[in-house]
Amino acid sequence: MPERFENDAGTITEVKPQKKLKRPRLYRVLLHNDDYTTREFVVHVLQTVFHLGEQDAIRIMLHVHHNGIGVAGVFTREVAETKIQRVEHLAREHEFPLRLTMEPEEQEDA
Ligand code: TYC
Repeated sequence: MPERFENDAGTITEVKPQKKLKRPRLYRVLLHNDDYTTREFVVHVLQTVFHLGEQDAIRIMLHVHHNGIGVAGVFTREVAETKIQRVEHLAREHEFPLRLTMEPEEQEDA
């Protein structure tokens, strides 16, 4: 609802309410295991596209290798989509079937 102000001359000014600044929804980028993509390639992707250090990249790669799935990172929708596209492109170039998906994080209210 607009707020209305009236000055002494009777002029009415309506002020649009500020839109609540909502935090953007965040998405987990999930890395899926397969039998053909090399461990080195997965670590390379995690370091170059997801900017992880070598130790974290190895840890996440091994987690996915052993559990079938793991989180490569959490991003806004556009950033998550772009990273997935970059990895898909790189994987295709190397003829690896590496697969990534994304899912929304549950939104905290307030
Ligand atoms: N399982 C693969 C192998 O043994 C390694 C791998 C890890 C592949 C993680 C994909 O997301 C992945 N070479």
